[in-house]
Amino acid sequence: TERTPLIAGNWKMNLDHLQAIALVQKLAWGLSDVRHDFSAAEVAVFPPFTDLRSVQTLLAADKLSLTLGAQDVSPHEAGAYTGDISAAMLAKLDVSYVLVGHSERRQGHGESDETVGLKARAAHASGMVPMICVGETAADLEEHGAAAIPVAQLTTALAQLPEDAEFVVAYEPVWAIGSGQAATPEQAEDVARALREHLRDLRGDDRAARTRILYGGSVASQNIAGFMRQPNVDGALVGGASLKVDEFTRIIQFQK
Ligand code: G2H
Repeated sequence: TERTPLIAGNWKMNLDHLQAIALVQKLAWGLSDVRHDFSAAEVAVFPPFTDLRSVQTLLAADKLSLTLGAQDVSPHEAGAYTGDISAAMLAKLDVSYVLVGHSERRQGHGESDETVGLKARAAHASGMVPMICVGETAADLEEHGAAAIPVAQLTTALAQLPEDAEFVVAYEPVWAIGSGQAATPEQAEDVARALREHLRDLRGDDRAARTRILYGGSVASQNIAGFMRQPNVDGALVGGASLKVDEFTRIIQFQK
């Protein structure tokens, strides 16, 4: 089974809607200059909620092939949840992917593996694809090795998601996030392989073979090629480097 590589830019809490439009416009021009083939590598951006409407409008008006993602979603359908954003609201803005369980949400907002699963379920129920983030801390790594915690996080989250649901997995070792110290390609491959093997047990061979597993954590143009050469790594979730248009464009051009 061929898995289309996916390069995803997680902007985190950066850029107002005017800066967002400027970045997406420049990115689109840059990718058109290098004649990027979107069927060879899909490109997605994950702006803050307040930028989604502006970016959606630009993508539609200019018929751009970038895919839109959101950084979080409420597990609830609607109602008295002040400050939260529902899956239906995101789907209306042409959002295709929703990050769930980013370590910054797990750590800063106390999200459990089960909550992450309920968020993934809500995204799926509204027709979007959840991107389930998993990863071990430095202490986990020392105590349990690299794969045990990510595998456990994914298992608990998937328990909430219908059998036939499509999802993406993002493996992000917490010690590698925003630290400039990425995992090695071999470390990423080892955990990606363990996650895929586990997916075979949980969801069967076909879903395991079709599910994209991304690496995230200090991805840059200097290290992307090494990750993309790994058989079980199908793309990258890029934070800091996705805010720099030239750098992100070079990352997207990882084959070259
Ligand atoms: C990990 C990653 C994107 P960065 O959080 O989700 O961020 O590339 O800045 O380490």
